[in-house]
Formats: sequence, C-alpha cells, structure tokens
Amino acid sequence: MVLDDLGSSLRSTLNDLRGKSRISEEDVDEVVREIQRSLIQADVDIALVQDLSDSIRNRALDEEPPAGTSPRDWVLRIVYEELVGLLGESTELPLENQTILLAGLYGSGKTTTAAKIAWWFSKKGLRPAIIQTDTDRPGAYDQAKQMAENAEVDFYGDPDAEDPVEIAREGLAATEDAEVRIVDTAGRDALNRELVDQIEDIEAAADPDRNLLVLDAAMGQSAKNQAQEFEESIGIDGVVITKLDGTAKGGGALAAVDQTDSTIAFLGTGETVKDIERFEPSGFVSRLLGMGDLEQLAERVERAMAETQEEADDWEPEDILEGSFTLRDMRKQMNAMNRMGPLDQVMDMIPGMGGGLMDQLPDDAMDITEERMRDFDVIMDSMTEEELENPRVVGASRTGRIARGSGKPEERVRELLEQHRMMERTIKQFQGMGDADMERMMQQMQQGGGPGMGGPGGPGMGGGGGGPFGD
Ligand SMILES: Nc1nc2c(ncn2[C@@H]2O[C@H](COP(=O)(O)OP(=O)(O)OP(=O)(O)O)[C@@H](O)[C@H]2O)c(=O)[nH]1
Ligand SMILES: [Mg+2]
Repeated sequence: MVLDDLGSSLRSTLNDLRGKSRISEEDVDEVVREIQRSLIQADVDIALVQDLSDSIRNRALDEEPPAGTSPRDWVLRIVYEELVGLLGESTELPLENQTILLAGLYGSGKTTTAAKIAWWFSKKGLRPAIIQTDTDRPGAYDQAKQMAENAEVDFYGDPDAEDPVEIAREGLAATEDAEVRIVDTAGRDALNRELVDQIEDIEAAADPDRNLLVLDAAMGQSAKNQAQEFEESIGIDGVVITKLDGTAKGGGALAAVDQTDSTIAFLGTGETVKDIERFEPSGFVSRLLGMGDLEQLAERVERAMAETQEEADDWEPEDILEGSFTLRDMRKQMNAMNRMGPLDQVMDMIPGMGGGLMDQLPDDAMDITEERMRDFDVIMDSMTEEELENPRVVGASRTGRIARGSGKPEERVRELLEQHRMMERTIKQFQGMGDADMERMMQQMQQGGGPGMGGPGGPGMGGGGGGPFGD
C-alpha cells in the first residue's frame, strides 16, 4: 500500500535517534533521506517530495521541542504532522441525501466502486441506489446490476437505451426513494472531445452533489494529467484510489490529489463490495508510523458487531488483559477477530502492537487459517468444561479421546493446544506493555473514538510509556 515501505525504514532510522539528548543536522538529514527514498519509490511526484522534506528538515532544526519531549519523539511528531498534511483531509461525505457521480479512465474500477460506496452508505443506515449510465461497454449493465445485488442496494439501468444522459435523468427519477444516488459512468480511454461532452452532459443532467474521480493505484505519474483534465471538465471533489490490495504503491494518485487540490475519499482494497475503506489521513499515518490505527479498528469492530451482534456482545477486550486466558477466551477472540480481518492486521492497528512487537513473534502465532479455525471449533466442542477452562490438563490420553470425539486427527488437537499457548504468550507480552496505553486504547475502542494522536502525549509521543517508541 502507499508508503508501506516507509514505515519500516523510517522506524529503524528513528530508532537510531533513541537515547540522544540533542538532534544533529546529520540526524535530521538521515531521516529526511529515508523519507525521500521511500516516497520516490512509491511514485510520488519529485517536487512534492522535495517540499515535504524541506519542511520536515526546517521544522526539525528550527523549532524548539516542548519541554520533556525527546528529540526522537519530536522528529516523529513533525514527520507525522507533515505526512498528514501531505495526504490532506479525507473528502467530506455527510451522511445525508446526495447524488455522487463517478468518473474515471477505462477499467479504473468505477463500477466496482459504485457498489462499494453504496454498500458503505447502506452500512451507515442510508438507502443507496446505483444508476448505471454506461452504454458503451457490452455487459456493463449486467455487471453493475450484479454488483448492486451483492451490495443489496437499489439499481437502475436500461440495457436497451442508447443515450447515457437520458438514462441518468430517468434513473434519478426512478430512484427517488433512495437517499444516496450513485451514478456510474462509462470508462474513458482518453479524454477526447466527444467523451468530455458526454460526461459534462451527464453531470449537467444529474446535478451531483459531488464528483469522485476513480483512479487505479497502478496509475503512476500520468494520474496527475488525467485528474487535471477531469477537474477542468466536470470538477473533482474527491478521489477514490482502487486496487491498493495489489503491488502498486499509489504514489501517482497521491500526486494527482495534490495537483488538483482535491482529497481522497475512499481506498479500494479488493474485488468484493466490502473491500472499501474510508480514507483517514491521521489513522493512515498513525499506522504507518507504528502508532496504531484506532479509528479504523473502531470502525471494523463496529461493523463486526453489526454483523453478529450476539457474539460481538460476548467480545470483551478486557478479558484478554486480565487473569488467565482460557480456550473459551481463545474461541471468542478467534471469532471476533475473524470478522474484523486477519489477526496480524488487527494487531497492527493497536498502538504498541504494530511493527516492532509483531516482528518478534513467530509467524505462526498469527497464522490461523479459516480451515484450522473451523477444526478448532469442532475440537473444542468435544472438550469438557474443565479442559476448556484449563487446557493444561489435556495430556496424551485426553488428546486421544478428544480427537476421537471430534473426528479430527490428534495432530490437530495438539495444534490447537499449541496455538493456545502461543496466543497466551502473545497476550502476556501485551499485558506487559504498560497499563496507561492499554487503558487508553480500550476506552477509545469502546467510544469508537479517534486515534487521539493530535497532540503531544498521544501514544508513543510523550515518552509516557509502553508504545513502540516509548522505551
Ligand atoms: N484487486 C482489486 N480489483 C479491483 C478493485 N476495484 C476494481 N477491481 C477490478 O478491476 C476490474 C475493473 O473494474 P470495474 O469496476 O469494472 O472498472 P470500471 O472503471 O467500471 O471499468 P469500465 O466501466 O470498463 O471503464 C474488475 O475486474 C474489478 O474486479 C480493487 O480495489 N482491487
Ligand atoms: Mg464500469
């Protein structure tokens, strides 16, 4: 993903500053070089990289750190602020009635994104509809209709009509009951005059509240010019960067955003309607810097809860922080985590668990495949209350009995016990991390609050303890 690389190299560069009481010009240059290298690798516009590194350098050398802040935390804070500044705020998207027009080059992901955005709004409690105006590509109608079905949202299209402007007009009339109308348009190979006229006409007919430009992360530097042309023709209010689950770094899209002075609204991270994330600059950078992304974690927890309220009710983050960690706890964690995404990703979002600590764990500790999870579930059903509470009592003969009872190989039973031991060890490290940070994290998760890193004293900033950089 964008700037992914920066995270690890920057972390190690910053770690070299650890313990220094004063920061030298060479230290700052070192950090700046690291940032430049990673941004250029991520395909970010050179001029943009230069601006960014200049301001980091100037601020690190000129500004006086607040009392009690170590030079390392101070530089980290500046880097954080400047990166948030570079990425900009996310595009404003009020949860109210609106029409959104999607535009973009051929194959950039517009139709998929239309369904994703519709799904996203439906999860926020609004009723969306997708209007498909693409008359150019055969199959566009069926594709959009299918995706709308997947997203379980209203759909309007007319496979026999020939005029996209007419479809847009009729679609808006036909979807009056919907609260958020998303107008999908045909892809454009290049912005020739005819296509410019067409999208301008659709725009005029639909009178959208906002126009989003859909950009493929692999776009590279040419994204800048494309964005500029769309900006001149219909005006761009926000950008959606798609296919960030691939190898592309998305730096080109970043340059496009900067060039047109627009912002990023969403990130697309896969082919299904659920593979969408609201772009959150501070969360994004927090995660990047190994500070955890509490905002996103909260959102995923919220989503997981809505999906399976019952089990989510059972999910008590506090449980894992105190007392013993039983097999029953493990099962709850597995179920809850499974709904939030891969365990290591979730862990990455928790302050203190990102980067450093995760690297020290054996890979296996986080590698629970779905198949293994299902097996574990079945095996646990064959265990007694006593065994679930205290798996240590399970020796060779009990292992045999449980395997027979569950119809799973003994090897799997042993794997379960080993998995439990590894998770228990992980939790122990977690417990040793410092109560202040943990408590803050729990509170924020429960309130669904933001990452709380805006000021000095946020996780890892104040040297207050426990964070990956706090020691
Ligand atoms: N991996 C991945 N694939 C995506 C993503 N978004 C879209 N795709 C895929 O990219 C291809 C093109 O997506 P579409 O949504 O059809 O793109 P489009 O802009 O509507 O294409 P045209 O209407 O032909 O211009 C499809 O195979 C999608 O499944 C994403 O975020 N990740
Ligand atoms: Mg399409």
